[in-house]
Amino acid sequence: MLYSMKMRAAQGGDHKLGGMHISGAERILAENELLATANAMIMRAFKHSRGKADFINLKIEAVDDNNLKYVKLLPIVTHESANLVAGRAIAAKLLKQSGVSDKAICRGFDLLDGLVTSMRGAMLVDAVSGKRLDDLTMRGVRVSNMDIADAQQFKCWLRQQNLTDIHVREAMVLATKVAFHPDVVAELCWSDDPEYITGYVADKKAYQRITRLKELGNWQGGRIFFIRPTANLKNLLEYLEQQTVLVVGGEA
Ligand code: WAQ
Ligand code: MG
Repeated sequence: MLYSMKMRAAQGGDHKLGGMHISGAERILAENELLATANAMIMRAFKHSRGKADFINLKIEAVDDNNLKYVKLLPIVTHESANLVAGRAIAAKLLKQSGVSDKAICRGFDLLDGLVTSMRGAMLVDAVSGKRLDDLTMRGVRVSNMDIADAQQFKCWLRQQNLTDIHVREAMVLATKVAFHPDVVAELCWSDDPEYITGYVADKKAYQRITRLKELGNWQGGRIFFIRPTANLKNLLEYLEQQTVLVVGGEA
């Protein structure tokens, strides 16, 4: 039996009552991992660079074993960029190679730079026209119900490449789940954590990190999923939000 554990933390009360988002996390775990992980998630909400949470919601529920999908981890590439401008040029080039139009790329950067407060989820943007397609405003599309299948092994594998930060682990799992869907062309992301300036472009072939996509100390961050103009939004949302995905790979 596997369990899903989800944490969301805010400052100024519950997100639903206007609290500012601090941190969120989720895992899929065996029973004997639940206590230690709950501990780690609570600490994380208290010690986050965005501030100390005063509201933490922790949810544990059993996962339906018959409804698991296994997806192969994307290969990882890191591009060094000297500054934000150089980093964004790399991101634009990678997005174009993935099949996103110049117009949609430009619109994507504008949408992320235009965020005044953090969204909890991602924006869905038409990869050709650049139009935002979800109508979820500041909530966005929250990708959920995914984890790495073998967390210990994945951690070791990343450590061998000097990637010890938890941002990398979580982002690779999310990006792998997202890119697997046939209607997703590519993803553009950078963190809303003020000290974390590495972002990435992911598509069906790779997870490509770019070391500087924003200025240090900036609280703006977010995610854009560029999708095919013909995408069936209902099916896509159902996959991103509900389908349980275990990511396999990341072996030494
Ligand atoms: N589903 C959809 N969007 C999400 C989710 C989710 N589960 N979690 C976060 N977001 C959106 C939301 O708008 C956040 O404001 C934004 O993404 C940034 O989230 O290889 O840490 O968790 O070095 O701050 C990328 C690079 C790190 C990692 C990204 O994002 C690396 C990161 P954060
Ligand atoms: Mg964050």
